[in-house]
Amino acid sequence: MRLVSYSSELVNISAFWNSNALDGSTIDLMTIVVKAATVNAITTLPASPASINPFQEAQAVRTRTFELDMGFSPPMKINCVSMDMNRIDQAVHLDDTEIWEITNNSDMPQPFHIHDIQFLILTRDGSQPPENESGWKDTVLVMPRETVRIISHFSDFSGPVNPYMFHRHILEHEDSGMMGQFVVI
Ligand SMILES: [Cu+2]
Repeated sequence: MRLVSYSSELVNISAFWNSNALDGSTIDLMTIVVKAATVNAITTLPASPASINPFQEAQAVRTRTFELDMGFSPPMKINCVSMDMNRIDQAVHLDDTEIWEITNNSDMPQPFHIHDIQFLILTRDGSQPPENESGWKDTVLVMPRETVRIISHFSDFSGPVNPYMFHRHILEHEDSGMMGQFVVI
């Protein structure tokens, strides 16, 4: 059995990204070799998936804004600055619930990733996210010119010494500075 991506859509996603050699091609992803059946240890599935106890917006004590930019000097930045190991960008209070508002000012989709916590997506440009985005996330794709609001609770693993990171989850761009640090204190 083969898992194949037919006519892969790796289209131009920005003015800066002109072509992708794999666009339109058919790519073998995986070969599955089925052998004789084994004893299945799982006999029953739960009747319904685990429920989520969502945070209420009213619980949030603070809203932080994150502006993602691509350009020049420095090329990759969050809130106008590039990553600096010697700078703590945000200090979150332990046990607080916060809303983080992430705006993508660039022409490329930006996967925004936060260490330490998992979060729920509240809105995309003011609208409720689709069903498949109603669960716990550690990364959210913020489309060009879009603002995404997420909510989370910072309940543990606190300390002033070891910061966590938030960053754009594309290696070249986080390497170029689209990252920041926060502590939970
Ligand atoms: Cu990371």
